[in-house]
Amino acid sequence: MVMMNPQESGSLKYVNQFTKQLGGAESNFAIGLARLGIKVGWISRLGNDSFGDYIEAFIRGEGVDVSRVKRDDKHPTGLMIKERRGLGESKVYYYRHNSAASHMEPDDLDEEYISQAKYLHLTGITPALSDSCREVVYKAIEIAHKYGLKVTFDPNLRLKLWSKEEMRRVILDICSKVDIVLPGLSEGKILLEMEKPEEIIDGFLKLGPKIVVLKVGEKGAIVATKEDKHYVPGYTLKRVIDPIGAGDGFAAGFVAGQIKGYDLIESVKLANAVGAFAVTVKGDVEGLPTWDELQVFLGNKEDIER
Ligand code: KDG
Repeated sequence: MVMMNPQESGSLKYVNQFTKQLGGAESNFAIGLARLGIKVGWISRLGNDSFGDYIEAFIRGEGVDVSRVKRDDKHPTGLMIKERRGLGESKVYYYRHNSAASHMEPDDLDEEYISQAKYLHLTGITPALSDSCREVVYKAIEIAHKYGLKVTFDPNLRLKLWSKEEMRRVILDICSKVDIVLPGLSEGKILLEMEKPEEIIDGFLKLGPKIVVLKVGEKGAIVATKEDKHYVPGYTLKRVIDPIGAGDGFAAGFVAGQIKGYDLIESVKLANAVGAFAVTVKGDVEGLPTWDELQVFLGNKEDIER
């Protein structure tokens, strides 16, 4: 989607200036991986309009393969507008009903293309967009299983897009079909109707995934398998500029670690660090680090500033 980011805080009633940026959990994730030096492709639909041109060029410019993105003549590129509140959380308003992406169909998936990947990453936003998008998600999982890809899934709950009941039913069903689930603590509470992190982790593991990474905000994350649970501390930042997009950065850091052969704990350390970078800049992806920047931050590499 195109994301309109207000220049000032406060009600949109009074805000007059916006910056055009990019939004969308899956494209954020793909850009995050590309910055970390991982080969990645993003599959979606964009309108055959100027916003579609902007998004396609932006994502391609970040080094993500967009060869499987379809341009749709009949439906526009989706749009979202952020509202920054002085007090409380930022809000988002979606103008994506009937968008090009909501018209994705299972036939948009190129099986041969997906079969070449090691990982398939999905979020709980796509199945909320339409019935055909939901079918796309299930078909992608089927293809991934057929070719031995690992499937990572970030529930990314968006109550503005569907009812709580339908959301819980579909998201929990998807969790039962994937290898790695990356929920936030508050998402776990909503999905499983449990309170304690340990219970929530066990609840997810019982559904079937081999690995659960439960994000606990700036406190970090708990990574768990049936055998083990480890808490990996995060980063407390003096100033958080824009928290939206942190979870996508986290997922990108984790998957990059796994692809580079890091163990689970080391992968979560990378994930926490990428998530921290993401919140330091206005916009979902502008703050995401390169591999070298990440290594400097983690103290593994020296940086010469002047
Ligand atoms: O994770 C960040 C996303 O929430 C944001 O970019 C927009 O994908 C988005 C959505 O549907 O909320």
